[in-house]
Amino acid sequence: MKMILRWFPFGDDSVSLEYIRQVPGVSGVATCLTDVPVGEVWPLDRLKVLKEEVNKHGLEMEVIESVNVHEDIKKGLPSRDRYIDAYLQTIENLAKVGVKCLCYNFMPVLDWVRTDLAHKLPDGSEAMAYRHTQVANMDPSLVARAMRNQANGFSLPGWEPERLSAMAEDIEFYRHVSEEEYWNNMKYFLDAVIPVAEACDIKMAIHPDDPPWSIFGLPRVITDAAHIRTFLALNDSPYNGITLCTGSLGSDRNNDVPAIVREFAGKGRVHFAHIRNVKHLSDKDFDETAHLSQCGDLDMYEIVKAFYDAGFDAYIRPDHGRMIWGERGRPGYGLFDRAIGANYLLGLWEAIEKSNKNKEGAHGNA
Ligand code: DNO
Repeated sequence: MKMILRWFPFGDDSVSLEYIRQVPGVSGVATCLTDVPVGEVWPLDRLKVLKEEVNKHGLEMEVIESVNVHEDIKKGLPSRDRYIDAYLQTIENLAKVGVKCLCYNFMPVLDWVRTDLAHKLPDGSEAMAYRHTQVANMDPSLVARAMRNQANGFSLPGWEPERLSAMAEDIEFYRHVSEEEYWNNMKYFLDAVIPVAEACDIKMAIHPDDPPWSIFGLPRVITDAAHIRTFLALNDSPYNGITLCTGSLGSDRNNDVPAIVREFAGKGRVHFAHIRNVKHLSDKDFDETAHLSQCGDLDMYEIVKAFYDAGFDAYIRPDHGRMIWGERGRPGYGLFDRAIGANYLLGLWEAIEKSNKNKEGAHGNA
């Protein structure tokens, strides 16, 4: 298992690689070229510069989060082939700089959605929060504007300006797309991409929909174990896998996250894990919290143990963190709480690993 942190290059992060390097146990970063418009090829020369920068700080760049999928691919438009070709070339370029895992999502129109990016928790820290009735009663463009206004001047991952400008039109378009058609569009994408990912030895890791239920009437695909099974069966290659985000899946109280980890990590189809905790306030309202089990409704010990027992040997990052100790940065991506989260998760891992080895030793001696 490799513990990594997400990092945004070219000055678009309040956290430096120097600081990330000082977080014990962190071996690399998940990063991206945020300024390449969705649908264009990521240039090899820029990837080389990025890799050099990361490596210079003693860190690895084996994970990219994300190469976003052009809306025309998700809509199944004839122009999708052009954008899929660009995606394939990007994968080839990523392979040339040693990338091993590519996180992406297939959410229509919007990436993740929250109603408050600086919600005050009882201890005075700030975390992201989601209130469903607020989303249900709000114009999508207002939700988007509210998110941007709370981003402390940083770009929000997955909320590219070009995506926002076409939002109303795109939402209208999807009113006429059935879930079945949407799944077919996804299969079309996978069947083109997975063979190339295989040849390039890059594991594709789709991120769950966040939140894992429909908003603004849009189709949802990666929301629970049943849908993940359907997704993995669309293309059976081990290179077609998931990013298991405990917080996204765990926002739905019906999802048994440790069981989901056991099932899919056990089959070698989890290539990346985002681990964070959430506190359920109702079926569709939640606050993000500190990573510890006692701070939210997810049992982190059970989750980490499920990864360990499944022989998980891929990448983990502590997902989102709170803003603490007066830090200001991109919501969810400050340094302090993610550093604490990473070391909490590493601590759980070490304890589980050692107790397992002790048990094996005891059996060996018996
Ligand atoms: C939010 C992130 C997502 C994720 C994408 C993957 O903080 O978890 O933006 O990176 O959905 O494509």
